[in-house]
Amino acid sequence: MIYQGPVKLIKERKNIAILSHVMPDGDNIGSCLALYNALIKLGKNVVIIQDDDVPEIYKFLKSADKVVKPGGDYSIDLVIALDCGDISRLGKSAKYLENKDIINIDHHISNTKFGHHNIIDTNASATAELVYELINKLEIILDKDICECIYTGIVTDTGQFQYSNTTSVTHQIAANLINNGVEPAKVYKALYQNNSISKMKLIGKALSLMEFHYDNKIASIMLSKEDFESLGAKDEDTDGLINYARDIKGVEVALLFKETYERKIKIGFRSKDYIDVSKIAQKYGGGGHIRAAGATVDGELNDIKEKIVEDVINVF
Ligand SMILES: [Mn+2]
Repeated sequence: MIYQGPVKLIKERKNIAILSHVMPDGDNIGSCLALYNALIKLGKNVVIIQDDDVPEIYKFLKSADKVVKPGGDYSIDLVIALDCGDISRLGKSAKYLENKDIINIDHHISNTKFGHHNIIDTNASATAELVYELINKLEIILDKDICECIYTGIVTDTGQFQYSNTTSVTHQIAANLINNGVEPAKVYKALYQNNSISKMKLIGKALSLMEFHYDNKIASIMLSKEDFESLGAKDEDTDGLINYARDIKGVEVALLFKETYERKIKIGFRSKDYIDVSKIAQKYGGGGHIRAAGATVDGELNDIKEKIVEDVINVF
């Protein structure tokens, strides 16, 4: 039902922009490229506009080289925002929403429904699941390239099918994707057996700096701008890093504090069983899911860490 309006609109319009959030993850890139490759098959003019570069590990996906930075002038008569809870998460690309018809497709509990059409399903493991449904409703034949993009979105957002967002629907979709040509071993190799040396050195540093709080129920990692500089590490090298803190026996909440090259503090939140970290992230202007959330704030790294750790202790 929620697909009816968007399907009609997509069929009517010719020039479509696809947007997603800053600091792209696998669901962002996988969803954008799946939809791009599908809409191209419908004969649309499509542009994917993203503030940040496509992380290296996702460059094997078809059309990864088509992603452009905000700034250019495009004639656009429809904008589709993917995997993005609110407008500010779009960064500079948000300007392409102005005076446009917007379809907002997402699975974040904190979504503000900023679209004229909103396909929001918090039960979906990944936005890529919703893109899969949309492509089917548009009656576009799924080819191997599109399926690899969707599979990547699902695999990364479910932590390789291990998180509580993984459902029978997730596995059914994954099975269909494999039936349409996806080779799981190929995708896994590209995503998880392809780490940069700087990433491994950053993991080593992060593990050596890990701290524990509140009877070891909270684990935190703090990385300064200098830590990144000394290892030549990039922001994308922290992808998955917070899981090392979460995956420790007895830890319920994991926190990652990163100081960016622009001296902003990015906070990652993860929980294992019962703490709703999306609520804490929202308090700091961020958002996300119950078990995985994030926020970006200004301030001094150590002060912010102490304040957030205190906040987390208060919700136990
Ligand atoms: Mn997602």
